[in-house]
Amino acid sequence: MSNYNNNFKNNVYTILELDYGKTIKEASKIELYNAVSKAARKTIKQDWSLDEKGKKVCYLSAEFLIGRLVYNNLLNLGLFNQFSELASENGLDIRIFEDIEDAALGNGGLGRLAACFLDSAATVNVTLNGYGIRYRYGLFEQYFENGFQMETADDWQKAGDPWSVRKEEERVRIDFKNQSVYAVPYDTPVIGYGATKINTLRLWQSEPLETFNFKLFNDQKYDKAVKEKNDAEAITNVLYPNDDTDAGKKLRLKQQYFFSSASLQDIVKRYKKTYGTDFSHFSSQYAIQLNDTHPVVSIPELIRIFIEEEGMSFAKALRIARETFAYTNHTVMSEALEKWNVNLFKAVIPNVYKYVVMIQRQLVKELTALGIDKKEMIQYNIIDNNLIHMARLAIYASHSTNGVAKIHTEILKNDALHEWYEIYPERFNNKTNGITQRRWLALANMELSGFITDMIGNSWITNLDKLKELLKYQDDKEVLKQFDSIKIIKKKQLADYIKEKDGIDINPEFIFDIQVKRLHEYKRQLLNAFSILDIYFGLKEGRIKEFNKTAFIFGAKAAPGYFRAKGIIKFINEIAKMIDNDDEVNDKLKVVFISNYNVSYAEKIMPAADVSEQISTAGTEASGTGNMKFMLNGAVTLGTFDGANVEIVEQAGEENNYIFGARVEDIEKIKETYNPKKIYESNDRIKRVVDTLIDGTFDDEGTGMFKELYTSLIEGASWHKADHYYLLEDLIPYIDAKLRVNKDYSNTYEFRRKCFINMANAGTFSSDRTIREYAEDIWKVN
Ligand code: DL6
Repeated sequence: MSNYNNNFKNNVYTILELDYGKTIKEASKIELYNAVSKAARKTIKQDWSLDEKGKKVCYLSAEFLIGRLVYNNLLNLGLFNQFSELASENGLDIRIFEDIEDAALGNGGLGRLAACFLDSAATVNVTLNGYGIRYRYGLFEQYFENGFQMETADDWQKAGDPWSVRKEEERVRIDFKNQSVYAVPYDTPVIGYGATKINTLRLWQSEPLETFNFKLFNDQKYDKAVKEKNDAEAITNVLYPNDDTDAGKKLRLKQQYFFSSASLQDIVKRYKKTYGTDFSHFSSQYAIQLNDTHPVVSIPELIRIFIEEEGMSFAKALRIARETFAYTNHTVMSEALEKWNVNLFKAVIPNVYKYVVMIQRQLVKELTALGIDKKEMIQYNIIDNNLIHMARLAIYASHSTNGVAKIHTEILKNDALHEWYEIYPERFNNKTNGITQRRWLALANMELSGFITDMIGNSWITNLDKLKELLKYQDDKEVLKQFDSIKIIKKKQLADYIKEKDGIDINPEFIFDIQVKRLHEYKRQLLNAFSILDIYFGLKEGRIKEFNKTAFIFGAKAAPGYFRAKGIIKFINEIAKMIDNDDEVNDKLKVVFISNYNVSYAEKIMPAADVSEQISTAGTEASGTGNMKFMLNGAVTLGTFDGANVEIVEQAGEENNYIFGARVEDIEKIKETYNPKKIYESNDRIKRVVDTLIDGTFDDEGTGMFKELYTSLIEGASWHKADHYYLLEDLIPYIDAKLRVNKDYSNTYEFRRKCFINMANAGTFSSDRTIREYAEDIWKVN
């Protein structure tokens, strides 16, 4: 750390004066935010760059859900105390920047994982640079109108972007079939805890070769004069919300090629600075991790660059590519395993298609040598039926394919990608996801982190396994009492925040039972809604006699084109309204759907939960990372045997969590004969809650959303069978488990003990551990 560090406060004053001509008292929030960020940036060693010695990992990802940087960077730079002093000396709240900045350059888990990896790699001293897209607008902002989701653009740069530096001179040219643009990099320092290592997040922005066509302007062709600019900017204008609509597919492929090609050109250029055209060291200098299939077009692109620009043979180019690339799979959902229509691909990047064909030919040769016949080969073909299968391309032309939780990797090996596992077993490995404890505990829950540090010291900040030392206090009533009082503080803070953001009152004495994640049928928010309805009817009928007051809190964005997901949001909002208006139950039951769930909201929510809802159909959620954030902040998991839930209970004990429902092997057994209609007709409680979708209990304002949900469960649709996520199968066991949690909550001491044991066993879910495993097994870096 440089000696600028000591002058941090003075630098804030100086920057305010120089940039805005203001004192701190006169400065606006945004001006202060810019000054604090710049003063903090000034403390970073001046020479951070992408040219470090030794092996460098390039993490290619279409999404980096980094959230707010300022507090995280102050913490990692060791400036948080100075900032707190500055705030208190000037009568400011340290939370002053909370509503300013929250870059949502990602959809959910995949993008947030990439952001946690950046923090961890810099902290555990791995040279890892992120490469992605500088979207002008991030994931849409959500609000509700009459319970319906509405969307507006996320203008994340409105307060400036003081953490990034534009590197004009490092721009590269990207050529599509009918368009050429510049990719201009913006570099953001990624500061490891203690600032011993600074990595880079390089995000590319698309810009025209010529900003303004003066000739066309003079000819009074005004629209045409700015057309090139608009067309170029369109490439990085918006982040795609992950849905499976066809709209914009071409633009999405353009985005993928744009950032892949820009990153590879950059990497090759840097390599050549040291080694010239001797590419024999390439794979010992660079490891490239492909975050899902979005950057997989990088493989034929690197081969293209090697052959066309460096004169390499195809065999050598493919060998180096294979040694360099590794692929992470984040889903078994077939709609998310990307396949590109050949004609579309050729219309956008014909020069790259050529190399896909060459890779396909090589695949056929290799498979033939392995004794695989034509018929069997179909399942491996990268180009098949006029489609390019990106996951197949990734597995074939890389040296590693990893899943993101043990159960997920097993499903890849035994089912989803079984044929590949059979021929290349050594390429498959597991890397269970993780989260950074700096953001998700040290910053999000200062009360709990102070309490932990008082007991075991602060080494957990860089070694989360240390939390196990807390286990010796698991029966200490005094410790558990303090732990409980911290939870109450966090619940009050969340209640205040929800009041401020959404105008909804929640009593912090209620149990906080929370489900926050993207809205998707497989995540089964609808199952949660049905269970609440059954509890509601049970309370009214007197079937449920003892019940601890509970607030069921939801947060989720539905992809704008995902009609069914939007129907589920409206349905839950209708339930919330009905319960609020029912004086018989509204003193013990509350449903809240917070709007615009994002990283900043999550930072308030995770510490405040008593119960973490992780209820996806077994075998569908690759890992989940929200489950880990809740656990680390001391909540019990109410969940299925799915994703990382399996490992959570392995660590913290099934007796300290609430696991219910069909397991993967159970679903395998029932799937052929599954008959949800029969379940519905034979169980009055199930029938009653499902019927609320069609019996007029709720109003979807003529949209047909509720009827459509009903049909999807009971009748099915042309493209899927009825209730394909097994809600009705799991509903009763789920409600039973929920009521067990509710009953157990009566014994505060026992309940908090479970929460405490969860927290103390969360060490393995640090992304520091995950990064070390990638570094050792896949990237081969120390
Ligand atoms: O690995 C990060 C995250 C997992 O925790 C989630 O379980 C998984 O659903 C998510 N996958 C995706 C894949 N989407 N696409 N494409 O977001 O990854």
